[in-house]
Amino acid sequence: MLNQLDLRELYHYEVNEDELRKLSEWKKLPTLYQLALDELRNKIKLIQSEWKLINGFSPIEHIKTRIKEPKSILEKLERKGYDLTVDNMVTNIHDIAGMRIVFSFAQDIYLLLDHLKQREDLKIIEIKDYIEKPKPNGYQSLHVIVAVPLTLFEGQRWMKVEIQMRTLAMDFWASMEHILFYKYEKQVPSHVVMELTEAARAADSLDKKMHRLRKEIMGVNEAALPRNTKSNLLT
Ligand code: 0O2
Repeated sequence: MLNQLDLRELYHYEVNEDELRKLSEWKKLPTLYQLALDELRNKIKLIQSEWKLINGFSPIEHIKTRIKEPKSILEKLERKGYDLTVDNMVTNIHDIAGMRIVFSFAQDIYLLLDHLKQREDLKIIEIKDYIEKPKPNGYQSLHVIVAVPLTLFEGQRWMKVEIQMRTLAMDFWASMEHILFYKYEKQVPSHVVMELTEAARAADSLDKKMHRLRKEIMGVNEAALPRNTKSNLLT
């Protein structure tokens, strides 16, 4: 590999065009993923502002973004059985750029999903609904892989971003579980696994209770938006 060469050896190194192309691609990628996250964040912020303008409040509590650490990318490639190449990374790792959107109520997650599906400036690549069908440990979240277009000197380039959408309760549980056990290499005692799954159920019933309360207090059924707002935002 070019980047492992002793500098003195560079004098005798025959430049391999393909390696150079890959090296320059590798150097560019973090910036491209960051730009895709910036673009997506702007789109979501705009939706959030419009929603707030019309409805008086925003159903989105907060948005976080991150670029996956190189070490985690390599571990994930290995875990999935791929060779450690730039092409495999770009094609098979969908969450190098990640955005988490945390909502007050679960129903609003699906409202945003419907809206994203209709936009022409995004492509939905995959949807994994762990809210409808939680993981065995109780993990809940809606994962949407989208492609975000970047207009560059070299032309248009679509970059993948994984959006994780969840409620405050789901986020609280997932953050705790991530700190405590996710990727924990040793065997987790079975009573701990059970307690954690129970905690996930508690988070789920909290969400359901809040939904019932909202329905009662605000007379809101499936969505936080009044009808006219829906037609503005979701078409
Ligand atoms: P990290 O460190 O959070 O980035 P795919 O990404 O779709 O190709 P994968 O990994 O099987 O393949 O997809 P999945 O199951 O949708 O999980 C992707 C991400 O969701 C994970 O990324 C976690 O961020 C989160 N996640 C999934 N399952 C759990 C869980 O049980 N607990 C918690 N706390 N988070 C979970 P990474 O790369 O695995 O980890």
